[in-house]
Amino acid sequence: MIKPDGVQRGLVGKLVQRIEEKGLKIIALKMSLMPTERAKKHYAEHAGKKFYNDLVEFITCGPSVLLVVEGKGAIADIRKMNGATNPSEAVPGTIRGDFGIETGRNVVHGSDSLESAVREIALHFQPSEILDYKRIDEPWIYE
Ligand code: DAT
Ligand code: MG
Repeated sequence: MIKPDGVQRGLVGKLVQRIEEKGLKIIALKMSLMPTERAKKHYAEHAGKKFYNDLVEFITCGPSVLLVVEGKGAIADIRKMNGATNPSEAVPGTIRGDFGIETGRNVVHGSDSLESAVREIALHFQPSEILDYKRIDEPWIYE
């Protein structure tokens, strides 16, 4: 997900480009204003933490861009591309390292496991929004 700060800062194109250039396949993509109830579910693992309310408020404060990305090692690779949760600790070259300073404005979200991905995809997408297709460059990305 490109969070509302990424959208407001005009980074959507650049960030989608990173995913495409990596060779990962975007199989769903949409912009939406996340309803509060869904944001609470999205971040349910953090319920009760001191930053939870701010987090829910932030993620619902403006449009975000939601993507489903497919590819070998996609979950781990997207997390690596996103970088450390705190942008001031994120390595340059990562999205948070290149585009962020504070944890509460860290530009992107990535599912942290297959289990989370399955849960989050079901939370944000209808099955009909997820598309099955081949990228023409796949033989040049996979051996
Ligand atoms: P990540 O987004 O890297 O998976 P997380 O799941 O631990 O990180 O936290 C979810 C989001 O909550 C994170 O992107 C930003 C916010 N957050 C996490 N820890 C925080 C903290 N200590 N203070 C403020 N916001 C925090
Ligand atoms: Mg997380």
